[in-house]
Parts: sequence; structure tokens; C-alpha cells
Amino acid sequence: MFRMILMSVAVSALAVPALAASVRTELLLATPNGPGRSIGSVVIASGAKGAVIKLKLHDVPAGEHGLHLHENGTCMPAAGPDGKMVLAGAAGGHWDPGQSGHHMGPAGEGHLGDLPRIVVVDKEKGIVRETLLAPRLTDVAALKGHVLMVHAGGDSYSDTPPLGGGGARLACGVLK
Ligand SMILES: [Cu+2]
Ligand SMILES: [Zn+2]
Repeated sequence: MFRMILMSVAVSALAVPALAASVRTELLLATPNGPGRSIGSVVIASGAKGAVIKLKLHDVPAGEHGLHLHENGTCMPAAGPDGKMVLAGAAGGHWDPGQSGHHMGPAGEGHLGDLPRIVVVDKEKGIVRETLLAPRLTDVAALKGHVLMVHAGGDSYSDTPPLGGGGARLACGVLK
């Protein structure tokens, strides 16, 4: 009996590191010269029902903002298809390991990087204090090296209109 208890303790101790995976980043304003001032930090941890995203942000303009994982690990500006500079454009498009090609929001079957939009609760200080659940993100360690992006506008959770993910890129951070 005693040996069985010891064994089960050993097994659960081994299982803990995988369950406790987390990644984090500091979100920096996207500027024409690259990453600028910090607007706060985000931690993404694995949970029983998916990834748990904890945001502590400040100085975010009032309203709703699209939130996504983007494919690349850089927040530098880059030229868009029309040759014009796009803030944080080098981060690429929404992370889409399943190659769905569709923006369908956190409950859809499109980009895996489509996360719930965020809402500013204190308009004066631009405070965001949210804990969001992303049920489709089961492997948090796989997010490392991708970018977390906050957009200037809200997210339509659909492909139409184009740039329904929130338009311009407001702030960006590489997940570590
Ligand atoms: Cu985005
Ligand atoms: Zn998307």
C-alpha cells in the first residue's frame, strides 16, 4: 500500500511540469521605428479548459481591441502588399498552423491565433485587467517565439470586412 502511494506521488510529480507551462511577454507600442513604450504585460498559462490569458495593460485607447497570436517572432515594421509601411508588419499574419486561411475568432475553426477581443475598463487610464480563456490553445509551450498583438480596433471574428481582426497594429510582444 505504502509503495503504491509513493508511486502515485512520483507519477503526479512528473506530470506537473507539462501542465504548468506558461509563456509571457511585455507589450510594446508599434511605432515606425519598431517597438516603443511598454503598455503592460501578459501571461498565458495552460489550464484544464485551454489556455488562460492574463492581461495587465495601461494606456490603451478606449473601446474594444482585437487580440491575436501572429506567426513570426518580431514586432518590426515591414512593407505591406501595396508597398506602404505597416506597423509591426514583420510579425506576419495570424498564427494558422492548421492552414485554415480564415479569420473566425476564438470559437471558430479558423486561425488558431484568433483570441477573444479585449475591452478597456478604465477609460481615463486605459486599463485592461482581463483573464481570458482560449479553449483551442492546448499546447501553450508551442506559443513561444510567436507574437501577441493588440489591434487599434475591435474584432469582427470573421473574414469580412477585410482586416476584421481590428485594423492597425497597436502593440506587440514576442512570447518567451
Ligand atoms: Cu492580429
Ligand atoms: Zn485571424
